[in-house]
Amino acid sequence: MQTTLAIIKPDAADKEDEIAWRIQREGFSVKMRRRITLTKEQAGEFYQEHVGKPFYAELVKFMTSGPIVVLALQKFHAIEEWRKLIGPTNSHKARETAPESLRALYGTDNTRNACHGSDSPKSADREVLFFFGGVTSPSVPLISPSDAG
Ligand code: RTP
Ligand code: MG
Repeated sequence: MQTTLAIIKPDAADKEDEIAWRIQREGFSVKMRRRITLTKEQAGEFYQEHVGKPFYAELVKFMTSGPIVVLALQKFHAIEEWRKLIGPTNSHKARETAPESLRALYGTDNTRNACHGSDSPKSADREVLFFFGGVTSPSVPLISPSDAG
């Protein structure tokens, strides 16, 4: 069994129920879940690998634009399987090549693309730690009750 870090991004957070059904149907189990709103600092740190890229500022702005749902998903080959289920980064391309993928169904374009998935075991470890951390010292501080959905 493998664990991956999934995010339902701000543009799809209100579709969580539909997406949760799909997650279940595709054989993933949800080990942990948090609904939070990221600060600019947190989003910037989470996407640190993209610092300096032309889309970085837009990405951080998007990821802080509303609540997200963060999930630790478990399945055999979870990392690859989840990336396959969400589809290509660009939602337009997803609609052409993977019409049943989550980005095809819930995303808009190359930035607003509904879901995130860890891209390697190393990323998955880092990202699960980032959001679910040590119980005593989470990287992301516990947030206001308004985010607890
Ligand atoms: P993610 O990390 O969110 O799972 O997406 P990914 O691996 O498929 O794509 P990545 O290259 O890691 O990019 C991270 C996120 O940045 C936004 N993006 N915008 N406008 C653009 O050219 C562009 N390229 C990437 C997307 O939100 C992408 O998911
Ligand atoms: Mg990525």
